[in-house]
Amino acid sequence: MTELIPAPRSAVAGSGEVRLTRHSRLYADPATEGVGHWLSAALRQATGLPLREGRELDEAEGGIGLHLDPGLGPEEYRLVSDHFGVLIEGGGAAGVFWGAQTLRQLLGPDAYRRAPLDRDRVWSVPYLRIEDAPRFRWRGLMLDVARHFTPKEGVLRHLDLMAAHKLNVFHFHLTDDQGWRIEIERHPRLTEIGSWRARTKTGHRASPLWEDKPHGGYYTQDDIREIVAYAAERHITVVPEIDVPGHSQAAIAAYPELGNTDVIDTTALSVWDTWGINPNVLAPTDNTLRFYEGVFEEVLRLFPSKFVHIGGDECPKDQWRHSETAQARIRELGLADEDALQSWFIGHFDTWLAARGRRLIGWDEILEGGLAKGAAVSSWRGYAGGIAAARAGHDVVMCPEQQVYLDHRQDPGPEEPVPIGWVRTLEDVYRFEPVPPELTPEEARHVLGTQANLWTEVMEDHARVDYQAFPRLAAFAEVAWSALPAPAERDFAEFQRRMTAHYRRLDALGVAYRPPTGPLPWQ
Ligand code: TNX
Repeated sequence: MTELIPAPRSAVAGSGEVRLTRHSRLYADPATEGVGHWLSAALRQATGLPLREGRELDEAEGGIGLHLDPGLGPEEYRLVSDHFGVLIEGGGAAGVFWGAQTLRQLLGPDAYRRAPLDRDRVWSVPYLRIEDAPRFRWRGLMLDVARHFTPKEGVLRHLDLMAAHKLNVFHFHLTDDQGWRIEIERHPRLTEIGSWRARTKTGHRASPLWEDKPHGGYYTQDDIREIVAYAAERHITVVPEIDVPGHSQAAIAAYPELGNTDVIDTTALSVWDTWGINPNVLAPTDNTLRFYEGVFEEVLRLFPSKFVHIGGDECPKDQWRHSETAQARIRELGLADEDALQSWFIGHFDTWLAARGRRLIGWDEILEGGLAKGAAVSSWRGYAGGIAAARAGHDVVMCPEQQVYLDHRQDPGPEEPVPIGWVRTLEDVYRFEPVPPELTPEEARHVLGTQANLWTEVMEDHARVDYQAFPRLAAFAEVAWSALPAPAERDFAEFQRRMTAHYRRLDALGVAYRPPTGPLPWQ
């Protein structure tokens, strides 16, 4: 019971246990029916028990009941296991869903399997009472599907792994220099040309995979709708990212007129086949604005998320410095410099999104040259951007690369398979604090939450993504959900003790995590 990850706010043990049998039923009141379907399907596949839908939880049947309790917060839940059975009550369906995740952990690691190991085994939940609620409302994970494409099935699997860790925002990095991954009906070349690169450096330098080979793939709009619906069933919001005005070479390769045509011959560009910061950025023209308004119109139709991510990171300004078109625009708008031009560009979409009831979020570079009115900030280059934004009254998601960039190596050992240099250990992630002490309580209210980022330059498939993500994502989930003490006072040894049970869950889920003893020879 004390082996839950993330740790609940409070848990009190009783004596006795609820047994789930062939006669056990699952009762969900109408507002929690969706959670009921998810839970019965998940437990049926793992246990083989029928878990028929019942009317009311009663002592004789000892089943599972799901209810709303309007006295609780929307994501808050209470789980009571006693002689009546297991009752999960939440302030909203989301709270009940997070309670259902806790129940799955209480049933033991085999509850995560897709087929029952032993149809005769006894499934039981100890008598207890858990009260729980998240610390942050934005508990995010970003997956970069541009550098290496994750096919739809892999994305759905990712959403399941997020749900198991009570993470609720999936930041979907859909476009970059190295690939455009979302079908846009009015601009078909974005995927016809932009979703493929002829060759790429992939994997670990020392591995045989470090070779030139073609790479590509994209999601159709039906794929996207399926992903968004699958996430919604798991109470996860999908925040799409279309990265502008930098990180856009794939789009320029597809539509050369989007680039700075008076500085370079953009018709000679192809989808980028290497990593780093790319000088080929969008031209700040009306044509570019109209083009991307068209892109965002389709994006808004597919993604109901209030927040839409517009990138804004790592946009070198050299081409704008040399472009007569960009300079004319700076003069015409009376702007101070190229940074202000980027702000103007982002500000255009801030207004455009606000007019459609959405909110813009961007990487912390959007602070340079002035932050657009309604913008929220993903603070990635440390805390500074997030602190400045919160002080100016803007919302912030804390995702500093020094702590929660999971593409960075997790051990200093020479056998570690990832060439990105900085070491972020499991303990480093566990001691990450999303709210910097510099903020006053008033300013700290602007910290919506936190997010771990998975950039995939060095991860060519899901096994590599698993390896980088786990076990550190489990520590991150606890930071995002649980009310932990200050970093120095966190009991890492106790967390590791719970991780022993959690590794068994990850095994049952088929997650290729980094073993605590270090990488296996083939990793
Ligand atoms: C910086 S974080 C980037 C990404 C890279 C990442 C590698 C951010 C907004 N930009 O383009 O993939 O570093 O760690």
